[in-house]
Parts: sequence; C-alpha cells; structure tokens
Amino acid sequence: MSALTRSPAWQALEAHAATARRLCLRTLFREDPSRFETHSLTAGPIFIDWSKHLVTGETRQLLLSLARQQGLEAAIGDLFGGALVNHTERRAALHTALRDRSGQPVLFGGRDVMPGVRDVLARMRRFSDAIRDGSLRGHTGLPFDAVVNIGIGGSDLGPSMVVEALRAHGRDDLRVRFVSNVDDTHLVETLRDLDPARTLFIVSSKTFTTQETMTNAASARQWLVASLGDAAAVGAHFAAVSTNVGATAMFGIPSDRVFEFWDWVGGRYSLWSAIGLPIAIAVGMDRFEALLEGAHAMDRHFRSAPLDINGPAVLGLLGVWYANFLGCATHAVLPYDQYLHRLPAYLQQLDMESSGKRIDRSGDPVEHATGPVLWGEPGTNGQHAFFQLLHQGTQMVPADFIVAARGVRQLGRHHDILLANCLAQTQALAFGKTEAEAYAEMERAGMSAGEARRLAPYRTFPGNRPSTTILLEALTPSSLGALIALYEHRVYVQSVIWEINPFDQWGVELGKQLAGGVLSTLESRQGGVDLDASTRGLLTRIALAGDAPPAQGSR
Ligand code: G6Q
Repeated sequence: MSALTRSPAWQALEAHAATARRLCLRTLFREDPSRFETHSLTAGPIFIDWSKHLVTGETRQLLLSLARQQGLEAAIGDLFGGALVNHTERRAALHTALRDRSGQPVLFGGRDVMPGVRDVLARMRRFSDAIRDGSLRGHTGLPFDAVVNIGIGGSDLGPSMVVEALRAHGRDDLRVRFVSNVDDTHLVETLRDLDPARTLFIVSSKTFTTQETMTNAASARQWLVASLGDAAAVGAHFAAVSTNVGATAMFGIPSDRVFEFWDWVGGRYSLWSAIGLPIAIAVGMDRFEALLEGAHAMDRHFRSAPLDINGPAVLGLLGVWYANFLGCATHAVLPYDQYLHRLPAYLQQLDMESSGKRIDRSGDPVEHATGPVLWGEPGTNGQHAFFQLLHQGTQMVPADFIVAARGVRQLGRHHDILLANCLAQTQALAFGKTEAEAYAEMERAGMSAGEARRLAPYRTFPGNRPSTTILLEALTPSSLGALIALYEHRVYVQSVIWEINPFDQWGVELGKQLAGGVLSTLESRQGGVDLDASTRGLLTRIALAGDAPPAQGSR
C-alpha cells in the first residue's frame, strides 16, 4: 500500500465511505433545511450548488483533512509562484500569468514575465483589429472574409470551443474556422466555399513540428499558391503562433506575423496566450480581454478563498470522493447551453490528458484511481439519449449541469424551457421516484392495479445520483473565462491529492513518435520485418486495396 492510501486522512475516508454509500438525499434535505445554503458557494462570477451530492458534514471535514494533509494550500501557491510543478519536463505552468490583470510582476526564474505577455497581447490587438477593420489585406489587395486556424489538440480545442461559445458576438462577414484532423476531408471541406484571395491561415503549433498540423499547413499553402499563382502570396496570407520561431521562418511566415508564446504554457492551457488569436479575430480583442478578466477573477478566488468555500477545491475534492471512495469511473459534463456544445470535448482533453496518469511524483506506480473518463453532450439533447443510464443504469455517474440564468437570445419561452429541464433533471437524479410513487402515479392515470404493479419496478428511479449545478448569470466572455479556469484549477486540485503531474502528456508524445515509423513502411509499400504480425497484416490488406479514385464533390 502506498503512503497516500495508508495515510490517516485516506483511511478515514475509506471507513466513512462504507456508510456514505447508503446516504439518502431525500433524508439529508429533509433533516437539514439549510443544506442548500451550506453546500453552495460563489466563485468569481459563478454560483455552484453542490448540495445534491452524497456528502455529509463529516465527509466534508474528512475531504478537507485530506486536502490539508496533501498540502493543497502550499501547492496553490507553487502554481501561481512559477514553481516547476511540471517536474518531468522541468517546467512551470504559468498559464495564470497570461490572464493576470493585477499589474503586479509575475516572476519566473527571477524574471518578470508580464512585459512579454503584455507585448504579445498588444500585437494581437493590432493584428486582429486590422483584420476586422479590413486595413490588413491579402496578396491581391482584398480584405479577408475568412480565417482558418490550423492546429490540433491544445492548439485547436480551446480556441475552437471559445469561438463557438461566443458565436453570438461573431460577424457574418468574417468566418473563423478550424482544421485539425490530418484526414484531408477536413481541410478540403473547410476550404471548399472559401475565396483564396480573402482567406487568412493561422498555423498554431507550440512546437511547429506536429505532423497533422504541418501536413495541413503545407496543403493549405499549396491551395493558396495554386489559386493565386504566386508563391509570394504566402507571406500575406499566413500567420503563425508558436514557440518555435525558427521553424515559422522556414515555412515562409514573416516575423511580424509570428506570435510567440512560452515553454511555461502547456498546450491544453494555452488558449489564454496567442493561441487565442482566432478568438480575438472572431469576437474582437476587447472580448478576448474580457475572457482573460473572467479567468483572472477565478484565479483570485482560487488563491484566496478558504478551502471549504473554494470552488475549484470543492469540485476537485468531490471528484476525488467519487473516483477513489465511491468507485465512479466516469464523470459527465452536461452544458444546458447550445453555445457550449464543444465544452465537453475541450474538457475531455483538459481533464483526461492531465489526470490520465499512473506514476506518482516519486516515480512509483499509483495505488489509487486517478482521472475518470470525462464525457458529455449538451442538454436537452442528452435527455433523449444517454440520460437513461444516468437515471436507471447500474453505475453511478456524477454529473455537472452548466446553465445560464439568462439566455443570450431572447426567443419566446425557449430559455425557460431549457432551465426547467436542467433543474428537473438534477432533481430527478437526486430524489428519484419510489416504487410506491410510481404505482400511485399510474393508478391516478387510470391504469388497472395489476398493470400498475407489473410496471412499477420499471418506472422506479432510485435517486441518490449526484450532480453539481454550475450557474452563470449569463454566458459572456468573462463568465466563460471564469468557467474554464474553474475546471483548470479543479484538475490541479485533484492532481495534488493524487500526487501526479497534470502538466505532462507522454501518452500523446507516443502517438507522435509511432505514426512516423508506420508511415514510412506504408509509403514504401514494403512490410517492415520488425513489425508485429497485426500491423504487418493490416498494412498488407491496405496495400492490396490500392488507392481508391478521389471522390467527386459537387464543387
Ligand atoms: C496539449 C498536448 C497536445 C498538443 C498537440 C499540438 O496539452 O500537448 O494536445 O497541444 O499535440 O501540439 P503543437 O501545438 O506543438 O502542435
């Protein structure tokens, strides 16, 4: 048994979990009229109701003891203070500096990083303003009406999720699109209705070596040069965001169109950096800065609020409670907001790439569960699909319901209906429906006693299924920034408890390394002798299938 699982705080939680499994939320609410007040909090612009969780005052105290035992408060200081929290790569994780609006220095290695951060923000403002007002033009003198971001993973998911979330602030005459997949259909379908003379590409890649991104960028350059008939057009139609300034120059991107970021910004934490350039172009730099403001408000809360009313700490500790003590293997994120439809995909990377680890900070295998599988879809769509399992399946799935009190659009009763569904679902999950209630309901509807008895077990909902309601006043750039930062810090809290590094991603690096080897075998059409039988067999089948004729599109 590891020191963590042997520790007093861990052992106390294990002992407590045996009784907590049998907790009844109906009873907890009946016996404590102030449960909602004592189990809710305000974190920056976000209200969090965590009263519908399988926790008592004792659970709360025991989780806080675990947090203190694991040194959570000091670890929060380390994160903001530029300590090498990413110990395997010997890096800090100073994404919070990118949105620091305090005017105070942020030191890393004895140097203030803020002048560099402010300089890049100022350049982003000049560039995005010039695209938006049409003063920066393409090779043939036309203003841009489309921006295509080419990137993948952390260089795609954050900005694309935010551009979707803030679509209400976008402009119809300036389309912002994202290409990530190396499958050529993604690039082809994205470009097919665009005018090369009015299209700007942003190649976003921290390393500027990622195979998918560089392949897409090269094909985009070909498309542009072939259409405009002049290789010199590249300089006017490409910008880059990268830490690898040498490689951007080799690609032909002029240095005044290269936006820098730094090693201390992890890919999945980078939307606050120049990786957010497509956001600034889509919705304007003022709104991008409002996004930073919102995140900074959450940072201030995380740094200063006592742990028991600290949003990221409470959510992180609940995550530990369910993953390690109540055996939950998955966690659902259910935004009741169509604009947030890419949030689950974004959070999947943030959470699973950060918490999907099996070696602890001392280099030993962990002896406890780490990150659960995170998944989700917007409500109300999910209600007509997988919610069945949430309500009546055999697994417990803790779920986050995210909703805004005020809708962005004000169309008829839509928003009230959305809100009602969201609240009703958390109610049903928590309080369920007993067999007697199900029976009485059917009897009232005029069903025969025999039929009602037969169906009652099927129409019973066990309840006691935990959920958090995350309530925004409205979805704005600033509340969105706070929401994303809330999840970032939740991931950090869990990593501190689990003693893992949330800032490296060796699993992703493996994919980058392996694909290269298989590709050379595939292209040489010769089965490599050192390949395993399955890969060799599949390569042979692929070679036999030959090259299919290219699809004929309508355009
Ligand atoms: C993020 C990961 C990964 C990365 C992509 C793209 O934290 O490291 O998703 O963002 O692999 O890498 P580049 O930005 O270097 O192209």
